[in-house]
Amino acid sequence: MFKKSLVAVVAATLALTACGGGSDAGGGAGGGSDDGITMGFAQVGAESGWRTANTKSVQDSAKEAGVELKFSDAQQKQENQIKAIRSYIQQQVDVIAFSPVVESGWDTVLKEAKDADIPVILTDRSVDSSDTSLYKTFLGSDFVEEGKKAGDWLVEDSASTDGPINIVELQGTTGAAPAIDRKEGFEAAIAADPDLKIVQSQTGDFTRSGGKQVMEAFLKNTPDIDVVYAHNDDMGLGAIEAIEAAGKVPGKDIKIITVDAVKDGMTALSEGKINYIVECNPLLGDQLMDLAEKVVAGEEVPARVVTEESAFTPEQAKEVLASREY
Ligand code: GZL
Repeated sequence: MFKKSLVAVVAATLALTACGGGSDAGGGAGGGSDDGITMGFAQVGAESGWRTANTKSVQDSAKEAGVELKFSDAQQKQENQIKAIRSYIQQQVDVIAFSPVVESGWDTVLKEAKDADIPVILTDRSVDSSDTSLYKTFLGSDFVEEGKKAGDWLVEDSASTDGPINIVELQGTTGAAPAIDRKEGFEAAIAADPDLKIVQSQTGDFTRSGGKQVMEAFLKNTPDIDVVYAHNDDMGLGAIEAIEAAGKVPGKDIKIITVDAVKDGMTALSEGKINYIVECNPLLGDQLMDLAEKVVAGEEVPARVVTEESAFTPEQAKEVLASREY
């Protein structure tokens, strides 16, 4: 490790000398732009409308804050995120931020960042490591609360309906914090009504094509589906395609509840094809840059920063659609 980091420091110094750029970076790392910090950001991928909005928010906020951003897209593969984090350590960035595609398997690479004296910020999703010294803070939504909001709405909406209500669930990426927690929150909420039953549950990997394929299978093998609970809008939109292809009316024959509230989801909601959307705010860029600057300066930051978010009915979607930022 010492030899590698010595080589890295020499290489970085030569590079800085060659381009004449760079400043005397603090925080035990190098490579900061003249007056700002350098951040290595390892993004999950580009799997959904939410992710696209999140990436834009991070990139726009970095530019505005004068943060030099090194950005990578892991195409939803953990090994690619780990590679990117190792590359940022080699480059001696001032701070590393990432959204862990899954909860587990991060301790080794996060220890390498800690040993290199590079602070890490978790954004959007968290890790299940018991060693919370491996990261400075976690900025993101409360996914259990999002699942609870979805379940609470269904309990209220079905209160006047007699008999069993069959729910099929389109789960997010297997092992991802939002998939695990949205399932947990939803199940806890619907436990209040014994008529509400999840009869099928399978991952659609947070993608529109995944949601469509799984919904096609559900429609073939599950009679009497009453409700779809999709962990994100994109899978819900894929389910709508499958439901319409099966000659049924989404939002009426089969009710749909999703999470995110991105533009395409809110449009379907305003048209009555989706019945309820729980918002998950992707616009984390400004808060992330503020936290990063504080962390690099050695200032204390809260261990957990929960993002503000709402939920929408079709009527509410019609009112806000034109003014939505994403
Ligand atoms: C949630 C985020 C999820 C979104 C999906 O914070 O991690 O990943 O709900 C996205 O749309 O793919």
